[in-house]
Amino acid sequence: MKFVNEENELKISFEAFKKRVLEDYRLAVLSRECSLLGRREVFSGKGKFGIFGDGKELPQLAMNHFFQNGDFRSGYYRDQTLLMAQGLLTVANIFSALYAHLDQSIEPMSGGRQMGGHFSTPFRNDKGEWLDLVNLKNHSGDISPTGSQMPRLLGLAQASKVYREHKTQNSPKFSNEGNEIAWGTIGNASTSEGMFFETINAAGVLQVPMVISIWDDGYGISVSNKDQTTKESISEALQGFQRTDTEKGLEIIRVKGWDYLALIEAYEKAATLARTEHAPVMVHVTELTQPLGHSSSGSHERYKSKERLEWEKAYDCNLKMREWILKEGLAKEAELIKMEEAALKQVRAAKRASWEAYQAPIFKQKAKLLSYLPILKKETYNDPKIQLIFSKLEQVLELGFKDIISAARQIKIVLSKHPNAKLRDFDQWLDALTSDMKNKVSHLYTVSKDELINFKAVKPKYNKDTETVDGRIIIRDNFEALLNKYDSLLFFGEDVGKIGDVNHGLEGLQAKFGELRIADTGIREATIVGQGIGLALRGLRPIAEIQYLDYILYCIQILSDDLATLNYRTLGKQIAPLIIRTRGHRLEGIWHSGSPMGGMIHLLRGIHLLVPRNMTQAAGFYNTLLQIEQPAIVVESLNGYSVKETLPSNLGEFSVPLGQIEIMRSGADITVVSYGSTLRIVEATAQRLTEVGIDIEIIDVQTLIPFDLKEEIRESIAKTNRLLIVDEDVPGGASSYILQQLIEKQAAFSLLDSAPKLLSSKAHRPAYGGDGDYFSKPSVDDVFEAAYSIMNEFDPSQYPL
Ligand SMILES: Cc1ncc(C[n+]2csc(CCOP(=O)(O)OP(=O)(O)O)c2C)c(N)n1
Repeated sequence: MKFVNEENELKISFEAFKKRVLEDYRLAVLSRECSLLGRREVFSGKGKFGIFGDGKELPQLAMNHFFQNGDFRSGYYRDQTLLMAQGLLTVANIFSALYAHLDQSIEPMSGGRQMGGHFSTPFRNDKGEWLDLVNLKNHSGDISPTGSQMPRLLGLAQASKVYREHKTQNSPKFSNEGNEIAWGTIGNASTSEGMFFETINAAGVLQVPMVISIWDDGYGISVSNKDQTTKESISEALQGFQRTDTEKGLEIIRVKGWDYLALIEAYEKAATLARTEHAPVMVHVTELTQPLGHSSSGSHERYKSKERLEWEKAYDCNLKMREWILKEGLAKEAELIKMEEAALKQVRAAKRASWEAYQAPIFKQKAKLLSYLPILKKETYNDPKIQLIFSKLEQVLELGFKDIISAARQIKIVLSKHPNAKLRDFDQWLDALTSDMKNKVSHLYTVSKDELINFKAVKPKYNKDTETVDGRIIIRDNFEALLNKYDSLLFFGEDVGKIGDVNHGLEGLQAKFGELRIADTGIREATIVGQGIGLALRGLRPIAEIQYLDYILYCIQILSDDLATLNYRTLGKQIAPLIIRTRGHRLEGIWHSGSPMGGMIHLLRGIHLLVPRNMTQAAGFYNTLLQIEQPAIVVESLNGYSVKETLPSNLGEFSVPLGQIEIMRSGADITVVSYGSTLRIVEATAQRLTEVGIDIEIIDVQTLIPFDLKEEIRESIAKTNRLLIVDEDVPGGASSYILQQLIEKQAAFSLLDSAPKLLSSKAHRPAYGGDGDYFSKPSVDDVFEAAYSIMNEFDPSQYPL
């Protein structure tokens, strides 16, 4: 038997072996008791939902012996035993998460934002500075959508490969010569997801140190492997990926989940292969059980046969380990019973303490509210509604802050009928508590509005003899400057390497900077994004390319569920400053001219959305983003690469701030707000409008998220009193978002003398060709007529129709 000890020596004494086995058994029992009592807490109404790691304890304990400092995990809600074994999750943490304790120091996994069972460890401190990840066991933040942990896993593993082959100034801070393994875990049923297959294929191509474990308990909630997986076995189905002596691929290992010794051997083999050879490995752990069923939502007796339930009882991995320990004489039964009783006692005590810790601050606030009762009665002349509110509060069974604040808000309404009531202290207390609570569940971004406003942008400089070049040259030469400036910068995507992207914005750069930094990928948008998230989580600065904006739909799920929520769900302890480069808006045809900006705005809050009108602005955004460490999507204008622009001399240096508009033309009559490709159309219309006496002010919003942080569009509307919003999204898309921002946030309604007008594309996809485009997307004629009709409404005699 081999275990890795602290010095990485592979052999240990029998006594040490026995000690470890018994410690593993203790952890298995402790973890199981957490699952059992946790489930009961949900049934007693103290937790809303419970999902636990019961039945998956043993493989995690075996894996733990080979999980070294510097390694990463991208897993899912069954992995509590692994984190407990690593000292990263206490029993109290489990219960605090179940109660949704909003205090991060008590519920460190997500500060009560996620359901229990979703784990993470900090990668950064409170100031946003990196922790010493090479000396920590790192768990990237779990998410609930099944299979979504896979794309990120690819990037976490690829970072080791990058660091082994490409030394950056910061390499030692992030990697020990690329020795780190990315450990993935996934349920058997979730392997049916496309992202799983995409990841497996990409890992085989890239040859990255990934060990992916499949916890196979035969079911995905109620649906068995028969209806989930070809041949009812994912490792059978994937045999073609098995590496051979001559061909690279994946090493596939199959092992029974109740066989402790076999598990140790399997993980030892997997870890050695991955760490030394950077070979991806799949460990298919079969014959696992789910003693409590899938989650607290229902019982598994509904869908498992009697025979299956009996088999699960007999093959429970903890029970099998116990039998094995006794058979091998590693401990006496009395010793095990003592251990089991101690575990139960420990869990019960921690559970009680966690509940008390959760309730104490709530009851403190309730007492505070109660302390106002006498004065409330006095100031409202004993209004019976006050007593009624307090009586109802007394009846609440599982009290939360929300109940106290809700009572106080109702009291405020009663107080509004008594304008002379003096209750400043009550108001201050309620405001402070409300803002404290809101603060606990907010913070979508790590960067503040003030920081963005105060960003010191550098203007592009132009030499006297400056050339005018195709826009794509500015993008390309700026990228070259950035690659020289940032040694951790990497580009990858479809056709990005050899040909330097389909529009040649990276032309010739692979030859200069190598295949690792400018890499072609397969056609696999979800894992291109996942690669980017994982690489960014490990200190690299990826720019992942999605070839056309229309194909962002293939990865919008992972952008939305993973990247956009990362900072929020880990309370800023993990951020991935991934930059997505893509190109969209106007070109030709249904799938090469998309501008689904509204969809993106709504699904991707948490990621900045930048819509440069030309390549100089786009380059400026890349330069900014590399300085501010924020996740962002940059949508370059597809029809802008061959438009001539003046080449700046300070490439890689000039920058465009986020959330700041640019007034491209000042005018007196109508504020025309737009972004991206439609700006060229609006500009082209301005002259025609002047000819009929209409003077438009053109505003480029530049970034949709964040939106006009200084609220400068309001100033323009205050001057013109008229508003036209132009874009090429569907009606009710981004143009409606812009209007909402102006009406709600900038209070522009009272400034308008005419109804605001929104000019967008048609609701159907744009038809191919010039005529198709003309009748699908806004044209100069449409902009002209929209602006003219606004003026007609204002003064029909001067602007007759
Ligand atoms: C994309 C998505 N679809 C459906 C669900 C609902 N769901 C949660 S867990 C689960 C079953 C997962 O089974 P498996 O992968 O075998 O993992 P297990 O829970 O058995 O460990 C389902 C369908 C989800 N969370 N995400």
